[in-house]
Amino acid sequence: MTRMSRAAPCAALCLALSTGAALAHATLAVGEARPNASYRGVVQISHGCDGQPTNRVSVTIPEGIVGAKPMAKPGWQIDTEKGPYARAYPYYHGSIAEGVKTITWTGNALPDDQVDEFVFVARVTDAFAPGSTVYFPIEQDCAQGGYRWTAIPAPGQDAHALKTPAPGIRILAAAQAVAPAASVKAGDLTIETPWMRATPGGATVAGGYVRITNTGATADRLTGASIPLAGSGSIHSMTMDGPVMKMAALPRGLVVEPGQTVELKPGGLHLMFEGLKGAPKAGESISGTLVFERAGVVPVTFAVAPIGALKPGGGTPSAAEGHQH
Ligand SMILES: [Cu+2]
Repeated sequence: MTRMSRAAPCAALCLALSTGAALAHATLAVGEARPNASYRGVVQISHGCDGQPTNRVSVTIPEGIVGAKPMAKPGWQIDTEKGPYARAYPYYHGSIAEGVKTITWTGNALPDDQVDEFVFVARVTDAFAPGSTVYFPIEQDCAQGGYRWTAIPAPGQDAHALKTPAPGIRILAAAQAVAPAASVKAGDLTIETPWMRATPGGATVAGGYVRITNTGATADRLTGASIPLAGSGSIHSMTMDGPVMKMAALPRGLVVEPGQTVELKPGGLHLMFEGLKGAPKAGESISGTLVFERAGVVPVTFAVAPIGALKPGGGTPSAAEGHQH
């Protein structure tokens, strides 16, 4: 009896809406995201199926959204399906080539007259043009029947024309760049744009990057680096071991041959600061040193770019980053 009286207005409303602008009943609470930043996906389910409770919600993570992880949800069983991405994406200190592609919540019942949120966290890569929309198809099932919020508008089509549209998020431009620190001359070496990435709270390591050109006639060797925030600094290489990026310390440092420019950058050679006593923050300048066999100890200033930035000042800060370095 009470169920009937609740269901009736919804049925009438849904019918009215299906003739015009469709109102999506599975939506994403946060409709925007930036490239190279984390995204908190909050799937909102605002009603069941013709009065029946919702027993299952499933979201498909689109290509280009990586590192997806569901938030624990008491009372619900959460299953994830993993698989390879179409390509490897830069991911914090390395790269990522596979991960969660669907997240499914089951084993509970969300009454028709209640709303609930199903939450995941993921990272938006730079695979999308600013201004474009990325769609997250959602399935919603009840004991009998359900909805497929999976329709994606064709180019030029109005999403409102779709009866069961997939919720989408709009990709914004990447955050504003931080000005890179000036270059430094030390003997025959030119040291350009020393920078590092901000780290999430609790991180114990941070990557540092710099470009070094040897304009002289003798090779030099970068043997170490320091910042006051870190217990130690060393030089690391990155190599692919199958689909997995691995890094290792270069025990003898990095040789810069005469005439050579060596670039330390995300995904490749880098400075590894370990034993962090604090978190470098985006926009800060951190004084430190580079240590060379011939040029000696060279003071430099590292410009701190946002968490996960791929170049000096690139990317965007975000509070909900996972722990990677
Ligand atoms: Cu490293």
